[in-house]
Amino acid sequence: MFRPLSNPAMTRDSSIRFWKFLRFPLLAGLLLGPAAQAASYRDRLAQDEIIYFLLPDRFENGDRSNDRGGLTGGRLITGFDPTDAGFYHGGDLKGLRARLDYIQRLGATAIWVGPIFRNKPVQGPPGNESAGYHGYWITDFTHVDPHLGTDGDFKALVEAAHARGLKVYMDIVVNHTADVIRYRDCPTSGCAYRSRADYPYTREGGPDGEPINPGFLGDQVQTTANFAKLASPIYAYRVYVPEAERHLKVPDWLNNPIYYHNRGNSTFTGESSTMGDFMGLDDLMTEHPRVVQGFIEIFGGWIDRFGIDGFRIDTERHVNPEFWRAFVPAMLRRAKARGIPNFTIFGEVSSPVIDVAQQAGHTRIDGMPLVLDFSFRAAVLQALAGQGGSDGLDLLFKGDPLYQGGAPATLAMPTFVSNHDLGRFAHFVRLGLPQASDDEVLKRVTLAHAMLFGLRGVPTIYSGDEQGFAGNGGDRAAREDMFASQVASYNATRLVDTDRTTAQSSFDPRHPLYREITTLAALRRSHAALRRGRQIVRAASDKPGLFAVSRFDPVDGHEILLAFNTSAEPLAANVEVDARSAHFRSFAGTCPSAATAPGSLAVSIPPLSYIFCEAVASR
Ligand SMILES: [Ca+2]
Ligand SMILES: [Ca+2]
Ligand SMILES: [Ca+2]
Repeated sequence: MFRPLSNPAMTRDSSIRFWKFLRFPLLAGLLLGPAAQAASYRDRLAQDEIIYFLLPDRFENGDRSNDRGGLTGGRLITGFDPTDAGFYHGGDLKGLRARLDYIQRLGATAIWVGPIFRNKPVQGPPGNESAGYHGYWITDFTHVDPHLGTDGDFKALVEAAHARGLKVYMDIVVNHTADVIRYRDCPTSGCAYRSRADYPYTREGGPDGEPINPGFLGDQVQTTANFAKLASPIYAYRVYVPEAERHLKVPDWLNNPIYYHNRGNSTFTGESSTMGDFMGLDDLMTEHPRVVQGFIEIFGGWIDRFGIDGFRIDTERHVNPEFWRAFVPAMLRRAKARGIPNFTIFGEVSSPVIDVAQQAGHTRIDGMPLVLDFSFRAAVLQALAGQGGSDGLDLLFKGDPLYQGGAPATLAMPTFVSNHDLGRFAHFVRLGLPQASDDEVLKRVTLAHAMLFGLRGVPTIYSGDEQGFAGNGGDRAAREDMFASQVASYNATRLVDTDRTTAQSSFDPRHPLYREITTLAALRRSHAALRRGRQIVRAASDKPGLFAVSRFDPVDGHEILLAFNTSAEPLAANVEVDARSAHFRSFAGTCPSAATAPGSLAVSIPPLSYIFCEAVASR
């Protein structure tokens, strides 16, 4: 769907083609608001979305009768303990459905729902157990976890979202299942990785062991005939499935250890990155044609049954490229056949630092249509959560042509500043600038969201950021409840710009960050340049100060200058603009009304603030 746009002087012919290409329902949706959007959500392109991401267990409790997932007993059986950050808290799909209005009023157009599949309720060594409240420990890939509701609840949620024109993205996992498979020669979960060289497939327990799997040519020969020769899974470890869990996984083929790597824990380096167990979670043999076919059936089934709009793919980088090369086109075909032309797939390629090469590599080698832009988060943190500069953002955007599809493809890439694994933006501001006042933290979080909504990519809001949630770390420390929380550590953490705490329900549309995001979302909706426009960096520095980009309207090519002051001091500077952009109007902050000379705009920006300036034909 991407095509390069000539800017700023687009020819009349290409402009007409572009309008035809847009199609009427989309325009109607953008111009007329939610009612018209409902009719056209299937036509909306991925780059026009604003994503709201949430974990359903932590969002809203709409049904107290399912809090224990239909299980009886203590928390180590049911997984339910609303006072412990590592257990189920009671949120569910009914609760989420009841809060769709809150999400839509914020300006979001798509909801990324954390995994909803049935999980192993509790896992972990004695004394260190926790629950599958996050959804990433799947045992049944074909049904909703009873803690979150029923398949019917999910259907009702998707239908209610679609009736409002909201899309629903499912969070899916193919890298691993829950931790069920055990190794006799390693009774704990801390089993070292055993490589293909040290433990070849064709010998039991090392090169000197008994011959097994005669004729198997290894996992790189990914044919049914070759994998038919892989009959024994005990090349690295002596694997077994505990008797009580022999048929725990659904579909049933997932219970056969032959479909797993069984080489011990990943060290997240070398071959273990794709073949090791993610902290004991059973790592699937995704090279095996049966596994490929099995997951195409499983997730194709969700598309058929529920008509969802996309997948966010967990641990994407830990699965071999050949799997994605088969899976992704199969899902897009399946969706198209179901009447979903713009099915959106984005993979998690996690990185704490700016790493465009790796992210882009997964779009080129795996054929992953989009990846979550972890590098964007790292660059914004560098610019706003310490004493660093905006040169990381410059570096990030210089890498955009590396993606499959080039820079235009990055318009649809989900960007974010907070998430459920690495932690929330406000936490890192407090960490990096311990002397910062509450007001300064608010300004920095606000500025980060202005970047999220103004710069290229699809803004992805992590639930709770709009209520000033800060968390005090990553993982479970950043997974606070939106409904009234009973977790002492959550309730003791100061929120940004409110005296409320997470002990109260947090769906407050008056929160300054909720209002700010609503405003930013409206700007994005009303300016195609922010959704679809080419972007060029105008100013960046290795120190706090001016960061500026221009974006260009995809239809008539007119310019919008976005200028950010990442320093705590007022700023005045000349910024280069297009020589044809003579006059400007402000649509955020205060802009000069005219260029000082052709190609130069003199801007003044208050500390930690931003201005968005749109070129207009005349004053
Ligand atoms: Ca519940
Ligand atoms: Ca395991
Ligand atoms: Ca893997």
